[in-house]
Amino acid sequence: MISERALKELISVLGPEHISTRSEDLHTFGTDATKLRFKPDAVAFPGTAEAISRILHLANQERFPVIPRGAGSGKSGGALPVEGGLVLAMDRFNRILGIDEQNLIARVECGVITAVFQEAVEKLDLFYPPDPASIKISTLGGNVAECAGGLRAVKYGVTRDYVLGLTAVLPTGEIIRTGVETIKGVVGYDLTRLLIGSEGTLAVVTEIIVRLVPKPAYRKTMMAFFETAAAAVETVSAIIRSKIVPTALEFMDRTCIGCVDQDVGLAAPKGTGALLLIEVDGDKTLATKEAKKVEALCSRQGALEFRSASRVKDGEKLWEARRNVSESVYKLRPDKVSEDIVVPRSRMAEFVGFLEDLAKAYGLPMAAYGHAGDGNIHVNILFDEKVPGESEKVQAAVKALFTKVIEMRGTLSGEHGVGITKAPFIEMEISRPALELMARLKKAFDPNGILNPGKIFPYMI
Ligand code: 2HG
Ligand code: ZN
Repeated sequence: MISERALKELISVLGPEHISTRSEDLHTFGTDATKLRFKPDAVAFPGTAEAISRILHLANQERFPVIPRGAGSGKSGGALPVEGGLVLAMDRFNRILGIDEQNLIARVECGVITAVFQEAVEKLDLFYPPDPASIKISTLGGNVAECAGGLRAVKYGVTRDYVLGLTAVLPTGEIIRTGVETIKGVVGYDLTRLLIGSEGTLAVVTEIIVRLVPKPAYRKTMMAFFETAAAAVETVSAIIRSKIVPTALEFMDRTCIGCVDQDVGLAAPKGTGALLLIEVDGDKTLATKEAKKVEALCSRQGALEFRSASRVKDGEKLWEARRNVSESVYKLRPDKVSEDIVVPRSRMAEFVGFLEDLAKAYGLPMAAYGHAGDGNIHVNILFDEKVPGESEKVQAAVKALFTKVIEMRGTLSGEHGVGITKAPFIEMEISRPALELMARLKKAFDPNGILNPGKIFPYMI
């Protein structure tokens, strides 16, 4: 609980217009894309790293939690104020500080919306590839906190592959710079990588230096329909084996297709049980050749139909529909858990078979879709919280799912992080000694445990 004295101090640091205890704000900033709800004591809108430093000093004196937050599009509850305290809304850090066309790097504040940044660099014929499905609302700071992936990760990698350096405020108030403003750099421990994906538990990131690449000259979107999920993911494995690296290689099962069809009218051929959405990019001649190879592979794997959206406008419509799957499946039930497991790409057919059995065993709709090119499948388990016993069933299904994934030498999360939703399961993947080391690191950064408490491994710290 933030004391009256601390609240007064916060007002004097930030100015009364940049701190709120209004109930609408406490409501808005108490939830995220998980739709779970908690209530902070106040919401602060700092404008400088120095102001954040003063807030963190105060939080250490008064021992209240501080929870950094980007756009609140997180899927694992990383920005939720589970123990109350002060939400640090980073909205005012919204400037692109510079795009350096000589060195192909950019300096941006953490609150810049990912899509806004991408558009700005693309105007200069440059490219910032990470593209989480939430790209139109998520911020670069949030992407760094969770190490966001996205649809193009199969070819271009994830957020950590583009971040060169950070400016961050430590929980104890010091402002540090990590990494470099050059393409290489190996001086000291790699604090940049440590902070990326630390889910706002180790520092508050304020500025980001990213590397850019030249914008690909040409893109081609394709869609292939299959009778079964197994046939579709076997095609993914075949594409990977053939050494073609598409920009995106996305999968949707029958359940997702049903939902998306209502939104955009896919006109899927009769008997469709799954589809792949594929994009290749780069030099036009090469990309066209790759597209032909993909088409041949799909037909060899028994695709019911293959379509190519050569007009960019059509391609965009398809990608938009894909980005909306997460929301679209709410048509089936009012509640869901979103998982984002990863399995070896050669074993996806075994995994989707397991999933179909799991859905039958628990009698719940389970929509599977996502970044099949990475082996990263979003399993959305739909349910109704108000139906007695359904929430418990979901928990048991999640446990069974995770058990299988670990057995397959996969991972529990490819891009959404642990947050609070996966915290109870983290020991299925990370050994005790490794977790203890993580807890010691957390303690070194944040001796009083004021920054984003209750996340990742709460029972260890
Ligand atoms: C996506 O790829 C997002 O659409 C969200 O990562 C996935 O809600 C989900 O499970
Ligand atoms: Zn995703």
